[in-house]
Parts: sequence; C-alpha cells; structure tokens
Amino acid sequence: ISPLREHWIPNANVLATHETPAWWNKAKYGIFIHWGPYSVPGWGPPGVYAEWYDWHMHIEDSLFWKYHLDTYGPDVVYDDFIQGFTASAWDPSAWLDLIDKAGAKYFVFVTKHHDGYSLFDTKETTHRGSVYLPPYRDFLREFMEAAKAEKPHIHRGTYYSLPEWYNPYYAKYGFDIWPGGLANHPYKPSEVEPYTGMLNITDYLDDLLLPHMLSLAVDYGTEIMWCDIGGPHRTPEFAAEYYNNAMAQGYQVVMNDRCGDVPDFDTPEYAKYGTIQTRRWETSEGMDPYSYGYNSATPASAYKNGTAIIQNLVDIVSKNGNYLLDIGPTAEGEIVAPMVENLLDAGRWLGYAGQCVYETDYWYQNFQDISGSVRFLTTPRTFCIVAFEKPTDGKLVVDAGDAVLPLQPGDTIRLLGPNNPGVLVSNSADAAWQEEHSLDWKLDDNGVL
Ligand code: FUL
Repeated sequence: ISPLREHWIPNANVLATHETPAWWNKAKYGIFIHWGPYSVPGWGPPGVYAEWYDWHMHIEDSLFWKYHLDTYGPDVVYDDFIQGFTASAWDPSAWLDLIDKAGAKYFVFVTKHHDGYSLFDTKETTHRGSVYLPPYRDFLREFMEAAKAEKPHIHRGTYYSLPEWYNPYYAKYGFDIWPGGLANHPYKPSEVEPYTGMLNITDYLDDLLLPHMLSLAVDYGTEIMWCDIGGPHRTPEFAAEYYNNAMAQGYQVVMNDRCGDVPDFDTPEYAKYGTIQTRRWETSEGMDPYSYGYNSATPASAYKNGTAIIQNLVDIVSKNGNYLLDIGPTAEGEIVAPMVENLLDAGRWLGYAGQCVYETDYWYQNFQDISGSVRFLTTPRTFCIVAFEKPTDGKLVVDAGDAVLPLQPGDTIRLLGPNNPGVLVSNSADAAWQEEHSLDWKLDDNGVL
C-alpha cells in the first residue's frame, strides 16, 4: 500500500481540507443527464419537476394524480413504467459527441434518482435496476467506457440520490418516503415483491448506500460524486476511500454538498448567486424551464436557447461558479431536436469565444453590481469583457463603477465574434487597418472602447 493510498481518513476535519481540483475549476461547463423510468410518462405540470412523477402521483387530487388516472388508469403503478424504459434508440457516442460540440467539459449522469431505480450494477438491489431487469444493460458502464474511449478530455461524473422513496429500509431512518408513507402505495412491506433483491440488507446505509457509492467510485471511476438530498449518510467513510482510490490511480475527484457532509462545492438549483463567491459553486438547472427529467408537455420554444445558455454560463463563471446544464432524454434515449440545436448554438459561440470562459478567473475587483449587461473574466494574460447586448451605435460603454478596468491605450484588443473570429484589433494608432477590417470598435486615447 502506497502512503498516498492512506492519505485520507474518515474524519470530517481532515476531509474538509479536500478542494475542487484544478480541472473542475477550469472546466466551467457540464451537462447533467436525468434519464430513468420517469422519462417514460415524461410529464409534469408547469413548475414541477417531471422526474418527481412517482412522488406526486401519490398525492390525491394533485395534477399528477389526475393525469396518471386519465392517461394510464388506476391499475398502472409507477413500477410498470420500468418496462417502458427501453433505451431502444440510445446511442452513447452521439450523446458524447453532442456534449463535446456543446462545449461542455464534463457530464454528470444520473445513476439512481429518488425512485431507487439504478442504471448501474447494484448487486445489493438487484430487483430495481437496468442490469437485472429488461433491457439488462449497464447504462453507466456503457456510457463511461464510451466516454473514456471516444472523448477522454471530457470528465465523467455521477449523480446519486441518497434517499429512495419506495424503500422501507430508508423509511426506518424516520424519513417520509411517499407522501402518506408506504401504506399509501400499492407495494406494501409485507409483499415480497419488489423487495426480493434486498434480502441481504439490514441497514440502508451500510448495506446499500455505502456499497452503491463505493462502486461508483472504485468500479466505475467517477470523477464527480454528485449526491442528492443528503440526510442519513456514510459520507466520511465514502469520501476517504473515494479520494484515496483516485489518488492511487493518479486522477483527481470532486464531491458536491449534498452527500450530507464534507462538501467541496455548493449547488444552487435553478438559482445563481448575484455576487462573486470565493467558495466554489455550481448552478444546476434544466434546459426545460422547470424540470430535469424529460417533460413532453413543455413546448420546445420554452427551452433555454443558445443565448440564454451562454449568458447564464458567462454570468455564473464571472462569479466563480460552474454551470451544470441538464438535458432530459426520452425513454428511448433520444435528445429531442430543439434541445440539440440550442446546445449546438451555444457550442458555436464557445468555439470562438471559449477562451473567455474556460480556464478563466473572476475579476477580483470589487465590482459587485453585475446586474448590467457586461461581465468580466480574466486569465493571467487577458482581460475579457463579454457584452450581452450588441451596442447599437458601434460603441461599447462599460460602466464598471468605481473599478478601474485593466486596459490602457496601447493595449491590443481582440474582438471575438462569428464574423471576425480572432481578428486582432490594435488600438487607435492604426485607423487605416481598422477600416480595412471593417471593425468599428476600438480603444480611444482615453481608453474607451
Ligand atoms: C433535486 C432533485 O430532487 C431533483 O429531482 C433533481 O435531481 C435535482 C438536481 O436535485 O434535489
């Protein structure tokens, strides 16, 4: 055993010194993938997550409850959707190619949501996952392997829900499972089905949660442990092994703040900070106005378009955050065309202006009022100004409050854009050159762009 292998111990004070690795800080942009049996009904009313179908369908008279009765009738239970989760059109390479062309540098794949259905090999819960039920596929393994082989520059992460709504072993910890508890659900603890796959479980945390999470770390080599909900956990034990294992293998990993303990970064959801945060953070949200899972009721026009994606990304990055943008594929494994188009639009912008996003840092000046339409980003050699609106009169006026922009007459300015990618604009000294390249924007002698 190398000394490195034992560097981390399951002690919260020690684990609290773990930080987000440099690759994560530089990556800025990831794609979140919510895909599971909830993609089969693929429905939710506006403002409610569609991946919560299993929860809301149990609330009498709720919109989900009504929709479920109208659409499927009283005899269909949530678990009946499992057989509809076919992935029949799934092409992992196409997903990865899209993630790459979108300009994202990592993904976070949902390996088990609150419905407890796993998309990886969970030997502890063989009754409820894609490996042990049709279509008998280890989706996570396939995706990780394809990513490693085809897109090695894209980092590989996993979402994992600590709670399982249906699970009586989880309920023993005193938490609500479905609204109204198990009694309100067609499956009762007294029924053998669907618990047959948990015969060796006596404790949810030791016999199910910890082995699942360690498997994601050690067997699947996840680089991002994106837990959800928190609650009862075995996170110090997990984190020590997760970090030691990665160290011994020579890569660096990160863990979010929903594992119940010792977080590396914070995770505002459908929300952003308005000011620079020195502690690392990541906003996650769907392309859908309010769902991570696929919602067939959302009109495509409501998805975030390329401009919205870029403005969110730049805004977040300018305040020291990352952006984890979610797509909800269909049960067949398709990412619907308008989502693809919008992702590619954003990717095109990143293709010529990505140098002002990736590997940048927030501008340290005390410029907190970033509600306006420009954002600032820095690298050791460049200072980027991103304008969200194109100036109508060809002149960009930057109001940086009391802060002094680190630009001076004589600096070289490079205007990045689809029509003049990478064109170098010298400052006012060379008006003829500017004219020739038909660029209106230049620094005047007062340093005004
Ligand atoms: C939340 C979950 O309840 C949502 O369904 C989604 O997975 C989001 C990322 O985290 O807490």
